[in-house]
Amino acid sequence: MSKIAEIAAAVEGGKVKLIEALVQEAIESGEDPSAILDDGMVSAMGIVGQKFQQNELFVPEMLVSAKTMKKGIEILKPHLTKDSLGKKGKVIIGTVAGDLHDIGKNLVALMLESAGFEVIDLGVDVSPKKFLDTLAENPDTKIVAASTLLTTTMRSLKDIVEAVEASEFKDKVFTMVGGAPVTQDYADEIGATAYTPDAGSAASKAIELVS
Ligand code: B1M
Repeated sequence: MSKIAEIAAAVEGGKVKLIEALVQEAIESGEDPSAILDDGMVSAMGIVGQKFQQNELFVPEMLVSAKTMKKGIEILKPHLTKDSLGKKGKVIIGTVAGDLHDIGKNLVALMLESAGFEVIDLGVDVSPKKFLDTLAENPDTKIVAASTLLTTTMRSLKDIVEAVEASEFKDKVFTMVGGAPVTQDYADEIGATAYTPDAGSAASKAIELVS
């Protein structure tokens, strides 16, 4: 089995104790960090999601897989980021109210940091008010970015975009939205500045917006 296949199997099987060593070994053997992330961990989480949908595994297993992936990302992090010191400006990011999923949001934050942004990460279950209060405390912010994984919480993206649009910062701040159920059509419908399907393209789009 290849190193990347071993990592995928560890994430899928929730092998928390094995993942750090496996990722370390893969890096040392010269595997591309982006391939370790995408072909090893992200795709394995996709399979976990499918199995959950088909009742082949349940929330506790999904949680252990998430924990495994998070540990793996910690080892990978220094190999994905470049030291560019937040020179492109500030981004406020969070997962919307009612939603506790944070792996994708954390990856977007990581890629934005890597692209040279200073990221203020508000975590999960973040209300529109919290986004706005943080914006008021950081009036030099360039982008407000919100993530959601649940169809039931997508509406919160609209609330955040509307809150920014109704604020004194509306002409200075871009809004970016994303997460598995979000689409370009939905982003257009709610008036977000930009939608991107993954973390890599979120970073490229953010650079494009502030350039
Ligand atoms: Co949840 N969960 N979960 N879950 N979970 C999903 C999302 C689900 C699709 C599974 C399924 O049914 N197939 C389903 C949602 C169905 C729906 O709404 N349509 C679901 C459900 C139902 C639930 C619960 C309701 C289950 C329950 O309790 N009965 C519950 C909700 C809790 C809550 O939030 N209130 C729940 C709980 C959990 C755990 C806590 C156990 C755990 C999360 C742990 C954590 O995040 N710390 C969990 C997990 C792990 C998943 C799956 C399996 C994996 C999510 C993940 O991390 N993917 C997921 C199934 C799936 O996605 N296939 C599922 C890997 C990650 C890298 O991808 O987050 O999509 P993703 O991020 C991508 C892109 O979406 C994009 O870039 C990222 C990487 O390139 N992106 C952005 C994300 N944010 C972006 C923002 C941007 C741009 C791009 O701009 C700002």
